Amino acid sequence: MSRTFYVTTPIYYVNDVPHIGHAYTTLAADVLTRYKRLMGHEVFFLTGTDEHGQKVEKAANAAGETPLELADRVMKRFQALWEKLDISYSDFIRTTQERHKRGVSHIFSKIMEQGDIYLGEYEDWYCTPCETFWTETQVIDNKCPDCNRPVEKLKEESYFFRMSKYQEALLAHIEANPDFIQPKSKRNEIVSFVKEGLRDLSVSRTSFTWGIPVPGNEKHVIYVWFDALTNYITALGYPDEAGDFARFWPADVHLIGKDILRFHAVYWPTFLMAAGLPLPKKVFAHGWWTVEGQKMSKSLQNVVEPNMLIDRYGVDAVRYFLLREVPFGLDGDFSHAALVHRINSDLANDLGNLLNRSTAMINKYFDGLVQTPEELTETDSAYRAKTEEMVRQVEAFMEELAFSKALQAIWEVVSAGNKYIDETAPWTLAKDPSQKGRLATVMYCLLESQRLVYFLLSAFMPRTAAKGLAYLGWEGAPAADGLSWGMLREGTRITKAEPLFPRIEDKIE
Ligand code: ME8
Repeated sequence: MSRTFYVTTPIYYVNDVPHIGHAYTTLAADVLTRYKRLMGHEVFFLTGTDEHGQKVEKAANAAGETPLELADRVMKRFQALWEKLDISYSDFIRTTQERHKRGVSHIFSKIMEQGDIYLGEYEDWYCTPCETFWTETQVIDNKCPDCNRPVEKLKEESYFFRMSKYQEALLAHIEANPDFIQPKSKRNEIVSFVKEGLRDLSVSRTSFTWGIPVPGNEKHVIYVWFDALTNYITALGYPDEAGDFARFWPADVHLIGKDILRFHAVYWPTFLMAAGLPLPKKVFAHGWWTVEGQKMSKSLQNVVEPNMLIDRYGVDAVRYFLLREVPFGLDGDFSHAALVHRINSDLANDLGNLLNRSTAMINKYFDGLVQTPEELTETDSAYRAKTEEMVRQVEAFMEELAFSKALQAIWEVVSAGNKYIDETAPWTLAKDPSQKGRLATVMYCLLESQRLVYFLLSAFMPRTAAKGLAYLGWEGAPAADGLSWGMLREGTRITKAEPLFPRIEDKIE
């Protein structure tokens, strides 16, 4: 029986077009998904778009469209980018879909019926760009404490969620589940925030209409974050608690950016508690990308457009760079120079060269046919042991979502391969007919080690892995049962590889 795994990305607002930040979260979810699938899990990978709320309504008005026209147009751009980035999602949810609206109405009614949503009056501040409510004491000079943009005073009838009631239960949950909020520094921030005291949360609005109506009181629309967070269960068929919901809920991990941690680590768990549903196992907040040292913003015109990057450098180079350059959980800086450096040194030089050298030599010395190895020497065994250690390390690092460490572990074996060639000097062995068996063994070790490298790389760089494995004569998709040493068979035909990643020589502006 296969184990299930459920991973989600945020659902992205349709008032903005996709940029490198959105691509980052979605890519991380994809790599985790592909790795878990490789290891034999049945994975449900959810992404989608957040299409309701005042922000989207305003953007649509400004564009002279209806909100749904805007959403239809922009969600296609997200889907097109995910296709181009080789994102293997299982489902794409839109909050304007019937299945979602039905689930949101249901959970709202359920919480209302049991007394944790009540009608009151709201008089405080609202930040539309963040879709967030603030109190008098939280706003600073009429500005949002999160994004520093102007807030507006709201006084309206509103439904409130009794969030205060769940303060202690949430703290106890965080305490009892040290891995619930990651990374650790972020967990501490949330604990302090909750300890300061949770107020009841306004969960409806009357001043605009683009949203899901409050059941039984259509003057109100449901607060966009209440609506959006619920996507993680409506996509599984909730309120139907059989089927996918039973199979995949609670989520194994919600991947998000640090900007929206409070919604996922405070609001969402308390909504679920009130609805009597299990909480997600983990919420992981990654850091933010700046661009060439600056905050990415439309006004600075420095928004990095993933389509352009992929056209210029290739999809796998972009996938590699984003996850290798910055430890997941920390902030990072994007620069073209850093990307070109990674391509030239890690991909062209280390990875590509190793494959070229090895496949060229086996063609030269053995007509491209894998030979059965003799007994391994100490050097061979050390190389083999390092390769086997890589498989275990990657497993441990992926468990922690330490993508860059997993890639580092793989690259240690790539470097070891290049060093192994220098040490064993196959060209010298080839000159001595009595060393034929020894030469065959060296070739075997080189190719078998790389087979395992490409197996693991299939999660990160699916196209490169497929190419690498094709050169290595491996038929079929990589799978967990092929992750041990010694499966490359005698007689397998190895093709001389073309460079996987040509060096980039051009000067980058
Ligand atoms: O917040 N660096 O949607 P959103 C890294 N609809 N990641 C970044 C980034 C950057 N510079 N900029 C954005 C929303 N992101 C809500 C979510 S979920 C129920 C509702 C990524 O379109 C990061 O994952 O503003 C962040 O959390 C997300 O985009 C915000 O996307």
